[in-house]
Amino acid sequence: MNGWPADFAARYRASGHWRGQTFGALLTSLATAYGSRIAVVGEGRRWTYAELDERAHRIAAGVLDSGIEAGDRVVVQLPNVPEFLSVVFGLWRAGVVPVFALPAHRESELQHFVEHCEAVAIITVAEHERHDHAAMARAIPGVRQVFAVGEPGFAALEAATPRALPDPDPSGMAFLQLSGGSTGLPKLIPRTHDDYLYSVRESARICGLRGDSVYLAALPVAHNFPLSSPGVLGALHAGAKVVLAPRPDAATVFPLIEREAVTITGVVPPLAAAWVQASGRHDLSTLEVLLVGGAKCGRELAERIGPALGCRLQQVFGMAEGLVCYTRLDDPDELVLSTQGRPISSDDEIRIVDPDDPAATSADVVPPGEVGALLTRGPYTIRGYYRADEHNRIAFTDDGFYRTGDLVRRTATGHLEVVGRVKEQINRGGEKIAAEEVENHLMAHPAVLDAAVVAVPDRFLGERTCAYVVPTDGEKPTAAELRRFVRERGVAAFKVPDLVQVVPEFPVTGVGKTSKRALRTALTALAGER
Ligand code: OOB
Repeated sequence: MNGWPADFAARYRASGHWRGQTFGALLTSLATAYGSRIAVVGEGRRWTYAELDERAHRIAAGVLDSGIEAGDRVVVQLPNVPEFLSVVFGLWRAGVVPVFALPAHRESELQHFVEHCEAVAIITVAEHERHDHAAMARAIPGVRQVFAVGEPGFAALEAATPRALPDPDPSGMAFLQLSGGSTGLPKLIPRTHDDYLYSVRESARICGLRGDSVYLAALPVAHNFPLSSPGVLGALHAGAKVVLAPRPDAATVFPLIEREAVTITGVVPPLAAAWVQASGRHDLSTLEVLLVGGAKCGRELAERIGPALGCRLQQVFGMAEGLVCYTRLDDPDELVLSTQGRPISSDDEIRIVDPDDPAATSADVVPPGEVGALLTRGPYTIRGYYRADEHNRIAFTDDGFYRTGDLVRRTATGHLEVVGRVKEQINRGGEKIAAEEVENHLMAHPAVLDAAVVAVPDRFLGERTCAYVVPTDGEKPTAAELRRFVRERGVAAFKVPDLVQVVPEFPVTGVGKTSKRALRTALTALAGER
């Protein structure tokens, strides 16, 4: 069972997009084909395909032995360590549904994920970047078990005796991915084996992955971009080698590229800019392709990538909800520099509609070449968020198109240029922040009457967050105090407002709503005065 109507599902099967293969079965066939090849390198360890396969079999058995059942949800919060792969493939084999948290998430987010999908366990690391993840996971109410890499409980999972298990339904929910969110807390995105494997397979092909490719995951691997665009899964699909970088900075990554002869990797624009700055000290001559996406890669940066890093730029515009667009490796330079690519599939349906009408349907398309709000539907784009009926009525059209919230223009070649956004989200160098989520945290402060969070243009990150706050009658809270307050509520550090402005009142629109547009204008004026 999944959210696609039967006629669409039948069509996607008939065209060979959905092949009825699970990720567990994929790993089995990879281990048969490439058993002795290196599958993954990370944390000083190198596992072959056969070894990864065996570890995943053990973890599948261990998880079931611990009392977790097929169909249960388990939050996975792992950094870039090889165990990410053995755990996720193990859960897939057991029919257990991983929920992909990012290492940056803290109590507030974890608790929300656990509550929302009634997760029974958390699989994490003992410690990462000086944060005690195991203790944090154990403090989340409702979680029956916590397994932390580096602790005996996890070692027991890895020591279980493998056994034959029934293959889960390929059209059923394989995992829950997180949305960047634009209203309140992050939504959960149900992806199936069928639909996700299709996007992985096509991404590997479009990005030119081969058996002798070496893919480096620089970004946190649980995110959709390094996971599947083409990501570690695309690399494994091609029988290539995956290298996991513990951190994405040039000082960490460049020596790894040199040592492991990395051919392809993917980054967000601010990282690409930092890598361009740092180039010259290492031999990066093996690097063939650098994917840049997650946020808009400006023309100026796009032009510097090839010359500085000696590789081909491939732009990628994707979303955890589904649709992924790539510039193609044989596209003319002009398209690669100026667009964010075209969809993976000829069955990806694109509608560009009236941007001023939030309820615009898939019929309200703007003339060709004009800017509009992007709607999409297709063989790997979800038809609804997990357990979110009310929100789904707004986020999807009646005929099943997802309202991406992005403003785009389409070229005659079918490539999309992302020019802005209509959703209330801040894109902080690829990290997505729902304004409302941060506003709610601020409003929990006793001295805050109202809060409005907006994006401020930033030279390095593209955007940063500014929180405007109207205080109650009592004492005026300071910016530092409010930032500390948000951090102490246990949210990911990237969501703590970069700037806080305490103001007597908010500008309002004609109907009396807080005018975020006016706040943004005021901020830009403020920046101009400095
Ligand atoms: C990727 O996925 P998410 O779910 O973190 O964020 C999706 C949103 C898009 O709706 C868009 O607003 C923005 O991120 N975005 C871009 C972009 N790529 C993503 N905006 C402008 N230019 C781009 N190239 O971010 C994601 C998922 C798979 C592959 C790559 C990125």
